[in-house]
Amino acid sequence: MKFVHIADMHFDIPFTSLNTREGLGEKRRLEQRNVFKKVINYIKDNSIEYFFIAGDLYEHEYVKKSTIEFIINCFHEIPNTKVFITPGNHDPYIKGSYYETYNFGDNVCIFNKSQIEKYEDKNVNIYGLAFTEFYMEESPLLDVYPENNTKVNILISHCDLNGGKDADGFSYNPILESKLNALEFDYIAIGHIHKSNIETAKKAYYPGSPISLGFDELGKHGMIVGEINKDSFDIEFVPLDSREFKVVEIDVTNFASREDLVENLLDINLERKNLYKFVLTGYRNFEIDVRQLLKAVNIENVLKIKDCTKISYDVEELAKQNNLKGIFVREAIKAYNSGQCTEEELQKAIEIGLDVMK
Ligand SMILES: [Mn+2]
Repeated sequence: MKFVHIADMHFDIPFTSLNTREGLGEKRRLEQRNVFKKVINYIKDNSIEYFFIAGDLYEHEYVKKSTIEFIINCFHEIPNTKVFITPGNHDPYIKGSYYETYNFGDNVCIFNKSQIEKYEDKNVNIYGLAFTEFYMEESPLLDVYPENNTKVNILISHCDLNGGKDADGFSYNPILESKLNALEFDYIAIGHIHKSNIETAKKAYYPGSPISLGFDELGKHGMIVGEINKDSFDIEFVPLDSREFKVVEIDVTNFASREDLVENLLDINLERKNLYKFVLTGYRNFEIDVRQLLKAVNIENVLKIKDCTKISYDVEELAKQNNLKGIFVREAIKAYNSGQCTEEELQKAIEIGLDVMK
């Protein structure tokens, strides 16, 4: 049997991190559609029998009806492919959800219970379950045993491999990888983590998000395609996203002025199609205002500049001085010690003050 496996499309996510450049969020949402069309075309061109979507296909909170209709039209284009969807924590199968209210087509099976259900096909049995809330405390994946070993057995689920609770105390179908590996499935199609684990996985595979959603999702993004039979196993990662998010570090220690820095930033060799974040490191000799800097470095695909530099003044040494600078630094430290400002604010205050006294 031949299949395509994707997860974490997150249709209509707001892309707030791209807002620093006007119109880019919308552009990226169109690119989500393009990437999905690429998947559909791959399925057509290669006569793929099964299409697995392991959750977070869309953003329940933000997705537009027109996007749902776009997705359904895509499914209509592949009538000979059986599509299986296991809703995740961003697109749970809940009352009033588009999964419940729209007809996705005869070739689409949407799992709608938080317990494992089985779909029997000629040579393949497909097991799956849905998030029916925005979280899932206990994993139902522990005791699933495929009943028929002459068929190819597939399990699909949105789950958090080796996961625990998030900062707000929620969990998302957490399951130990070793437990999943012990289940007698031929392939376990999972979603939730946006980076593919195809290099290290033994049985439970994350394809990652088909399109990168931001600077915490570096590297290539795409889908897993495969052909599995009872006696053969062949899978491959196919990149889909035409852009990559990239982080470039710049050490500012040797730059004497803001102008120096801007000049150097403008000289960095960038690929037009990629999206960049600059991270400034080292010791700064002048005040850095990242917003101003982003304006000065007016390059369309540089979206963010992050300042991780440290002040180059020797504050302790300055505080000992018997002059205006010394008095100023001692006062600033006093304010910090009495809790009137954060360490970062202290550094900034000293920097600005000393800049004026130069
Ligand atoms: Mn998820």
